[in-house]
Amino acid sequence: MIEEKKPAFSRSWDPACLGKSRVSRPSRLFVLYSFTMEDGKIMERTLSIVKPDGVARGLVGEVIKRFETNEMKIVALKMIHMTKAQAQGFYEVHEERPFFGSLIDFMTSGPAVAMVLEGDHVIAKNRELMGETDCRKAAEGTIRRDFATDIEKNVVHGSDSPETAEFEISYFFNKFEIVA
Ligand code: RTP
Ligand code: MG
Repeated sequence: MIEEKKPAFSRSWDPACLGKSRVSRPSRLFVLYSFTMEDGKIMERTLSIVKPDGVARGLVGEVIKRFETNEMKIVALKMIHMTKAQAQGFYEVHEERPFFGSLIDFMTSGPAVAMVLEGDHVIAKNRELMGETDCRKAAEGTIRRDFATDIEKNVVHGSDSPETAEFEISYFFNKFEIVA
């Protein structure tokens, strides 16, 4: 029997495979999450996560306020509590890094809030608002500088490129959950 091969994206956050196996990055892009407007704006979507430390410390509202006051529109939002397999798949690019095990323990330690943000250059804008990974190096006024407690427990995640955003958004949200 020939097994039908589904595109990688359909496997990414399919409830049928939650917690059962690692997920894979797509081998090619299926949908573009970035387009140029007539006025020259580059409208993009990006994935933001308020990590378990941010949720536990009651920082969800503060993070959302920063998005909303910076013209970053929330077009999807949900609470998540990742299993080890889900977190390992999400941070697959860091699999070989020495901090991988600790990062997975942290990301599965409690509930988090996943969001899709939409706006002009929103991928870079979000990274700017977040600040550098290591809060000691993050610029004044950034989320990580203001709230992170160390290089790992740094309150927020943000996609770092259009390709990453596409993978990460589809990891947590299907098209019916994104309300434009
Ligand atoms: P993120 O992916 O969560 O938005 O963070 P990032 O791009 O700023 O940093 P990245 O290099 O992608 O690292 C992912 C997350 O791993 C933890 N980390 N720990 N102990 C360490 O040296 C270390 N380095 C990174 C952080 O939680 C970081 O955000
Ligand atoms: Mg990263």
